[in-house]
Amino acid sequence: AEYLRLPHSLALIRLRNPPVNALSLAVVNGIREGLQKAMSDHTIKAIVVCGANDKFCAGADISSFSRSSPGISFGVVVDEIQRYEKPVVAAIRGVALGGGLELALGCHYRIAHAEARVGLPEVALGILPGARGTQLLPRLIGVPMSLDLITSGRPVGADEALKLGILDVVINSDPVEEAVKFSQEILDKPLEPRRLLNKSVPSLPNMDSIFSEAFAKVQKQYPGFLAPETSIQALQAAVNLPYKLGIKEEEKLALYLQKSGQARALQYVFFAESSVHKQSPPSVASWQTASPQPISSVGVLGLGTMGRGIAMCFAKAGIPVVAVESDPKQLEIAKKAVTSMLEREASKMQQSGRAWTKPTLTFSSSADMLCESGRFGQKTGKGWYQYDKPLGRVHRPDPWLSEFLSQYRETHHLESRSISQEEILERCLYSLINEGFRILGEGIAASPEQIDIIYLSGYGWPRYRGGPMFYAATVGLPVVLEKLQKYYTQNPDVPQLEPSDYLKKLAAHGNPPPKDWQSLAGPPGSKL
Ligand code: TC6
Repeated sequence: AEYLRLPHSLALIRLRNPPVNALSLAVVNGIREGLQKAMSDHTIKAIVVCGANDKFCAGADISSFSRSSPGISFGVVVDEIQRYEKPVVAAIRGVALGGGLELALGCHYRIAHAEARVGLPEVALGILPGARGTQLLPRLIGVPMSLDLITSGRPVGADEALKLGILDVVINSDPVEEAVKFSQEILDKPLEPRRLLNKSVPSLPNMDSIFSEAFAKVQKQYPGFLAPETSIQALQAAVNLPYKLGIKEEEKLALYLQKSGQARALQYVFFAESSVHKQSPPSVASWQTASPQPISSVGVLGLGTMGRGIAMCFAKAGIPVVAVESDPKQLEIAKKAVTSMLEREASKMQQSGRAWTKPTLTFSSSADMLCESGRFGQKTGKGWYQYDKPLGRVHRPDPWLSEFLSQYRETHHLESRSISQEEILERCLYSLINEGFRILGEGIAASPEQIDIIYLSGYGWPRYRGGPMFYAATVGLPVVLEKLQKYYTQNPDVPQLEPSDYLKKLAAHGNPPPKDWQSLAGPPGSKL
């Protein structure tokens, strides 16, 4: 942070840490040094705090979180600013997020450009606004809106922030120039009413029900996430405890979250999401440069409801389709259904005067023991279970299946045994993770982050567990390897359990973090 003396007995502290003026240790120290200089200089009457490069501050430096715990020491700075004997005015342009907004809440006044955005997005990183945010915001804007902003993490635009009372002035011109003018106007005003730490949280008669509704809401909206619920506890502390004790509770809860695996996973996701946008696949192909390849024919496996629809789509587009169906009966049904759908389509097109070329379709069969017996699951009323009716949801064990399985075991010389939940989980997850390592080894994905982001965005993998590849690093690569080896030895007929070479190479280095995997494992074994 730079310190500048301005005319009219003013000082300017400007945060400068490109690209977003994150609060690194150096920036925080710079702010404190600037405040001390301004305090000891009797000619300085007020201080303006702003950020370089059209941004105020995007909060704590997330990349440093794994090295130190955020918030705790910065909270002391926020308090020092509040108790400061000279007015401190925040001039906000761009963003004031997380620690950036907490810094502004410490200041006695906040002036922002109309396009600025402010907020406390910490929950998205698995933490809470631990530099007094949970204690100061409710004192400024009350509990209900603080609950909304802190548990959702959503930033608000300057106009909304002005209405809520987070900002004092919103302008369309340069906020630093405005703050300089403003500082001169408020020099004689008492500072005590501007110190949030000495205010109490506006009380409401139904505070208990507000909190219990908030807990119920976040449990429903963010199931499994620790940070939203823990933030509510911190806000409760703001209501129930004096500031001095409230900040202790905030520190305790912030530390609990920071040490949780969820914070590490969510912070990994933050950087993974930003890095996948910049990555391109390892070979020459890239999303920006690749052009669509012509499709000459399409294969569809299974002619159930979905398979029929998919086959139809391609057929309608004039692309030859080969459809494979294991059950002869189902095959007959599908043939009739597809043919009649195509005829309907043809007559519609003929009526509208459009040309129609009859596509087709080639059908063939394959075997599958359960399906051959017509057991397609819920929709047919039986599969691994027996259902109350076709498409029914109530299932019960099926004696037919027990008989089928005992014959199967006899044929394949298998012994029945009970399988623990741990084994089920590990065999499912580790074979999935193993496939991820194969994908990396073959160069199909450019990085573990790409695989993780696909799982988070497309498959509902819990965000607070970071994705399958991050999860593997959490468990430890040598552990994943050892377990796969064990399960593969026990089940040599399951190829998914055979540890990939890529995993073996990495595990030989211990448990390196995902960002180091590619450099340690070397170039991919094949090109796209
Ligand atoms: C907190 O404050 C806790 C406080 C407790 C007490 C202290 N740290 O997104 P972009 C990087 S928690 C480090 O592409 P945009 C980002 O990785 C923090 N780095 O730009 C990228 O780096 P790259 C609460 C950060 O214009 C570059 O900056 N704050 C941070 O689309 C540009 O980012 C947040 O959660 C950071 N805090 O959006 C805010 N922020 O170029 C998180 C960004 O090397 N940040 N970077 O890849 C954002 O929401 C957005 O980055 C943005 C800018 C709206 C600030």
